[in-house]
Amino acid sequence: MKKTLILVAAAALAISVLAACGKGDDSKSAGGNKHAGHTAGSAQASAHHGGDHNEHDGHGAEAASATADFQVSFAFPAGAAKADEDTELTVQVKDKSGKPVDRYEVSHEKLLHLIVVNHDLSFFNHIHPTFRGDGTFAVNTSFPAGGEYKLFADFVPAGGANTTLSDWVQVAGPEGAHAAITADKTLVKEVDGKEVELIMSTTKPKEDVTLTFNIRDANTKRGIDNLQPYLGAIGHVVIVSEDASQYLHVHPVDEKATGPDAAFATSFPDSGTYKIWGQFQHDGKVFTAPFVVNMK
Ligand SMILES: [Cu+2]
Repeated sequence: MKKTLILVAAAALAISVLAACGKGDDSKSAGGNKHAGHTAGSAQASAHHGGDHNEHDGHGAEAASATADFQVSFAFPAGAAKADEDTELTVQVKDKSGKPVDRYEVSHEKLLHLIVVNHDLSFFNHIHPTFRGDGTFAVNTSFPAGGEYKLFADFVPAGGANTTLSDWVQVAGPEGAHAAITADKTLVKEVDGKEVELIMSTTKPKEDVTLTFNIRDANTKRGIDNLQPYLGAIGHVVIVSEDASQYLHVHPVDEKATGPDAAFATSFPDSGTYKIWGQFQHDGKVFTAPFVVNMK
């Protein structure tokens, strides 16, 4: 019996040359550098998928001008992941010749960021697997229910550009109901005693958009101006399209800001529904504010 679940993500990826999160990039200084983030097409769960295929075809320089070939495999060495159980997840990164990638740039304090969402985006996790050598990272994690989860591995290979590779994995166990994702009527959320309002400069896709999070004390409504750096910046924003095919990791316009406003600049690749998670830190605790928006 095959005990190891291995899903090979083909090297379909897109790298934004405009990514502000690259090493040494300073999004504040470059007036034209407003695409503070990187996008990635979904890798197909097929080893035969061509390495050069780019699902962002048609999105111009933002996605296509710096395509590189890497592949990632996600595995549960102890067997299939089961709902609600701690399980070891490994992430192995290889180059296009199949050689494990062992050298990475530190990006926002980590060698690799792993974002996990479930099929209806109701679940979100942002974790940091530890490098073990041989191109492999490992982390203990758990999934709240059975079903499909999409994993996004976000890293910067040494001397390279921001790279995101993703694939779906299956978790055994009873599945939660699939809730259709619908745009929020109001972009104000209360999380962990904070009231977070999202203000968008536009809801048009393919245009520069600034996402401003205004963070207030939920009781007093007073702006919180002493946010702490989280992974070296005022906050981190991850955006995933409704079908999880599009992924944007957006970094702040001013990393050194401390609130109550945190601004992020990006561009949505297409019209449609997206879920946005803003992550911030206050009083030593990270909180995550989720929003669903419709771009049209
Ligand atoms: Cu991270």
